[in-house]
Amino acid sequence: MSGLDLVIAGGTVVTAADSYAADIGIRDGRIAQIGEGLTGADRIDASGLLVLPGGIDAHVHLDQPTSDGTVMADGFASGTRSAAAGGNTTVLPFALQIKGQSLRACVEEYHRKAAGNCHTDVSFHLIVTDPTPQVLGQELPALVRDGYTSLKVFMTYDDLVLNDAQLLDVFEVARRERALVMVHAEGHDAIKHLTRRLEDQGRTAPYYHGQAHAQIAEREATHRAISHAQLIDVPIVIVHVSGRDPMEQIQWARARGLKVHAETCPQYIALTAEDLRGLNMDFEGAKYVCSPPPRDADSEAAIWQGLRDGTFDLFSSDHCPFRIEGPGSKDNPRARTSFKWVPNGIPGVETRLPILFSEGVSKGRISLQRFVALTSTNPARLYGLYPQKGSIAIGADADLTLWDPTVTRPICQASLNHGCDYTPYEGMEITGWPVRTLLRGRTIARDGAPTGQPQGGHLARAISETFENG
Ligand code: DUC
Ligand code: ZN
Ligand code: ZN
Repeated sequence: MSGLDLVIAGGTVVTAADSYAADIGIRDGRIAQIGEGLTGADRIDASGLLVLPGGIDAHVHLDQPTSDGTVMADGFASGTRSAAAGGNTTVLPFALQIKGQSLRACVEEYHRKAAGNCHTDVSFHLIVTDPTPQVLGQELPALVRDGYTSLKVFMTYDDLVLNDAQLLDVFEVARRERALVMVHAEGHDAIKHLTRRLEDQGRTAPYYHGQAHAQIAEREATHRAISHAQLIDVPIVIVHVSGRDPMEQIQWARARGLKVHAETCPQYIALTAEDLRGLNMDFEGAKYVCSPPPRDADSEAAIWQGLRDGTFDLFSSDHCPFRIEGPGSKDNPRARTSFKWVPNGIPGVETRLPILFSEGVSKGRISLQRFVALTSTNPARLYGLYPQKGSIAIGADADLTLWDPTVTRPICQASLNHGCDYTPYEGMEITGWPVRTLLRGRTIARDGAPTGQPQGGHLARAISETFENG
């Protein structure tokens, strides 16, 4: 008797390094054996399927309050159900500090929101909006020691923005405590200037959001963040990189040996600024309002090159869902007066893996290994979850996604599990879908539908590997 609880038999195992035919034996929620002809108490036939490390979506917004009464369409229950159905086993949502709030109290609040509701494992990044001496001197160091080893800072938004002095202060603490800083790099003043100019011209439709959040403003802020990080000598991640211009700044930094990591997202390969036009400059365009906004075909080509050549370490969803209709939605009286009031964010946690697989692997733009690296292994390594998560190896959690690379069907809102009332990817033909997601050896989704009760928990994370390598 092997003592295995479950064997995933006959599939093709895929990691960031290789692919091979093997059975996977699971005991007590972990991978106990990888080999041929394994037997166990239970068996899943994976013939014809790929067996991937469960997806890790390292950039997800769930149940975040907003300052204007709009309401996020997903809490931890619906957001993680949606994630599981889309082939993910871990998501990293944000704990957003409200100005004036203690960072510790903020984290406790998000634990209350998440407790008992998670269908995948979760682990919070912090968002620091109020870097007071108390936050920088005591709370942040203590939280990093407790396993909250990454944090995000914003270079725009009135209620979130840090000025340059504050950014430098946060970077300094991050260097000392070895916390990984994620930077939302868009220049606040440039966006405000462009917004005012567009409004003065009567250009208030959602389409103009894309012009106000110009790529030049993203490029400038990316370079400024890189320069600050260089001054302090701390690694950073530039998140949700939208196009060629900010990419060039990241490549410039890398060529000088700086530790600048980069993330991009589905909206920058599957949408363009034209989508924000809607039907005829109408409010339909609000469905695509996110920041940074989708760009053009040239940027899309640059992003693909970056996904191939390693400019990007991470491919995350930036799931930030707001409904398009009803109370608290994108469509509210203020948003009808100007794009600047349309909530920034689109749903995507359930469609991230299918879009990258279909557009990337199925169309021959990236290898299977690169797909796994971008969507699971690299996020695990960069955010302190490896080797428990992010690979298929003896001793790792049995977080696995069985994937049918042959199935073709369109994305459609009716079959998604998120709390949003639309998908920006409606009708997009996808070849390659997840058919079963297992979290620590237990099935959490099948054929696009979540199964069973919430079994996920919150993970304390180690210090990022980026601090260890040189
Ligand atoms: N930044 C994000 O990371 N997500 C949604 C909106 C934003 O500005
Ligand atoms: Zn952001
Ligand atoms: Zn985000």
